[in-house]
Amino acid sequence: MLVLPKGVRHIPGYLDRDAQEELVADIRAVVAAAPLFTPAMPRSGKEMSVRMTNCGALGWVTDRALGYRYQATHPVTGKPWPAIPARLLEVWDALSACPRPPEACLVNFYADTAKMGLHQDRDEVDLDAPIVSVSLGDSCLFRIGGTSRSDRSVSFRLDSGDVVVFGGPSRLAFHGVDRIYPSTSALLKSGGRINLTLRRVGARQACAM
Ligand code: MD6
Ligand code: FE
Repeated sequence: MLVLPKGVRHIPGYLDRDAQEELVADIRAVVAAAPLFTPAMPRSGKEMSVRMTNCGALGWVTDRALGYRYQATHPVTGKPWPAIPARLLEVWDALSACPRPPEACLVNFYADTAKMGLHQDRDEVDLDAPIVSVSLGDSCLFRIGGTSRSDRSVSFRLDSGDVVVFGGPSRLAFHGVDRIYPSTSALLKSGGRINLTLRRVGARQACAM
């Protein structure tokens, strides 16, 4: 049996097919207002293979000049991010054990060959709050280790409708997406995978973990 690191909770099939379809419609509206952009690594300017956008008061962005950061506006349109869909706030309320609402929701879109290298999410101040992650569309192989890059890691498959809650001693665990399994879901008409991560960003607040 696969043992996940402490603080990581994987809830397979948390969202049923109807809820997934409704959420995809919500995300299409977010993308219409805040188009996907291609993020670039700080300094090197190397482009990431995922495309991104955000909803919420703050959005996570990165580019060569200014690096990783949260900001209140879309880097291309300059407009504020659209609101986080109510359906996603419900997922946060049900699973985060954090009484404060998420301030940011990062939307990652993976085409068939996209992946995400091992990283920590550490641009937030409120590390007491977990990150709640929702997967839609094609499945992926997700990897998570410890708080050092060289720690042993485990990988497992995330399918459409799965939710991962990532907090406590694993809030700063290294994790990434090794690969997408193309054509494993019919949810998205043109294929690919969407990952939504709900985050607290600002000042620390107590959360019952
Ligand atoms: C992904 N997820 O599933 C990438 N980060 O596509 C993340 O980078 C992530 O799932 C923080 C917490 C949960 C996550
Ligand atoms: Fe992450």
